[in-house]
Amino acid sequence: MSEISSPLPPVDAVVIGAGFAGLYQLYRLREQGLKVRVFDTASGVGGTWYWNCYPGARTDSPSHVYQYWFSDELLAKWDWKERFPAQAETERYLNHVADKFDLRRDITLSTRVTSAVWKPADARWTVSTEASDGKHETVSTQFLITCTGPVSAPVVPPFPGHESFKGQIVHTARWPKGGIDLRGKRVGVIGTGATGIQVIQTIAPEVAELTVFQRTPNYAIPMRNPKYGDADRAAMRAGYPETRKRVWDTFVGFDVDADPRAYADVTPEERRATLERLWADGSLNFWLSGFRESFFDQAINDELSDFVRDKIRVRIHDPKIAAKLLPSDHGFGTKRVPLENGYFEVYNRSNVRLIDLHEEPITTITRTGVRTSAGDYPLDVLILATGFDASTGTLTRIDIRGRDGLSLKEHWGCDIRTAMGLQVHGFPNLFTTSAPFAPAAAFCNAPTCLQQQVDWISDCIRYVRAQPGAKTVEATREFEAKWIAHHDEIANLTLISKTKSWYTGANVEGKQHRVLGYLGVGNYRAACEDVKAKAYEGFEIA
Ligand code: NA7
Repeated sequence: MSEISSPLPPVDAVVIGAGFAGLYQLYRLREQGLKVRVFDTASGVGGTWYWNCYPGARTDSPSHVYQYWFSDELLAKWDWKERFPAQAETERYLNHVADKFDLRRDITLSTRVTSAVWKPADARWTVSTEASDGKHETVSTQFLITCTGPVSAPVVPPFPGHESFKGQIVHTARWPKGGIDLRGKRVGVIGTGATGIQVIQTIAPEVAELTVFQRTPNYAIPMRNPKYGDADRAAMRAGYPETRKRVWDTFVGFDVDADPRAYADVTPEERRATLERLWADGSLNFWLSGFRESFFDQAINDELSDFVRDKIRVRIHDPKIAAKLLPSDHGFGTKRVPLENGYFEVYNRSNVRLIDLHEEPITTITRTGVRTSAGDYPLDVLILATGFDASTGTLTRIDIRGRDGLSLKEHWGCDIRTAMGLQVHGFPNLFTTSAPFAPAAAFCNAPTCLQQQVDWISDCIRYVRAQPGAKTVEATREFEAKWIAHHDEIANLTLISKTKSWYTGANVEGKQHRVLGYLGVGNYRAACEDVKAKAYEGFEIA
């Protein structure tokens, strides 16, 4: 295999990633007449929805807000099959978008971007790639846009003995496209986040034995997932004009927002009725359209957490197992809340056992399974639902070097910095989506925030190209610092900042512990619009 890179014809923009953001970014820039090349490591489009094809994968956002808004025809013609689409349906949707808008001709699949180096002499990036067949290429581009997704860089814990296991070990985000036959097998799952919960509830009935290795129990809301018929879809479509207006201005990019009433103004009976009504909805509305003080006020959050724990407890027959499944180290909603479908009942099954890793930590992976401090658990397949190096991981895994050779990995290794999650000072003409300090990094219905960021980036590029002689745009150090201070001020008011999770970078060893996602989609969008209206104030165009 050749290490010698052949140069491709130069382009105006390179986009990394062909998922929700990347496809739309290509569409927008091409519409503006730019020559664009998209690279993706995967062999198909879809990003997250390409990779995460593990059993039970589906969105926790309802389909009517988990989609593109740019094409009336697409909205009119695409028929969502259920309220919370499974992975295959969302992947099909994204493939349909790629075909319908003839996007594939500018997408190079099975090709990883390995490095991107800023060349000040010609004010362009040199992007290097490596294809799955070993071919190395380079391409020169004026703009570089990362559409790598907030939760795309899998974390595989460094358990000793990993290599010695003679069964199959698989991370959920690298599930083989052809699937794994788990029927009749002894399966272990490490991790009980949103992903682990989906896997566990799906595979429990088909495997011979399921051993769940749980470090931290999670709250979860029962999902109500009706199939849609024509009448449902017609009603949904009738609401699209209103939904499309609304998603940009809510707290997390859904079409619902928090209850406007102050907690103190509501009687305990009314509070209870509100929570019961939201719980029965079977969606994230229980989390996102309840009382907003639960995100800030410990006492109010405690009451909410008690409500959810009571709902969970009654579903588990054995009180000892129930006690292990009830979260006590963090409040409800201070981490990403998953939806579930029969998850807690799984632990009433005779073929399922729950290992509490606080009681018996994993010491090693052996040839035959997992060893904890209490003994050995023989397995045929070990599933790692162990999460992601969120928001920063996909970018620090690429060797990105800005002005004066500044390495993004080293830069963020000391202190994560961005201007609105859209640019990083020191990296001219680099635009990021789902980077830290934007809602898209964590607190957002991803398609809403990604589309908003892509729109802003596309408008900014159009503006720069229209300025006579202008070649570069770069956030100023001052603006970046001001934005981070503003982000921190909001983040630190919340209970989220006090909880260990991927929201705060606490799940990755050595990562700076801080809230990654800006809180408030509507406010963020207003701030972005303000910058744009003031001719990109805070961004130097040279
Ligand atoms: P999460 O939410 O980060 O969950 C990862 C799970 O894996 C969580 O239960 C972790 O326990 C567990 N974990 C991670 N490392 C270890 C080790 N070393 N030992 C034992 N257990 C471990 O990732 P998901 O994939 O579920 O969800 C990510 C997002 O993707 C999700 O929120 C959606 O937005 C889509 P811990 O809680 O750290 O104790």
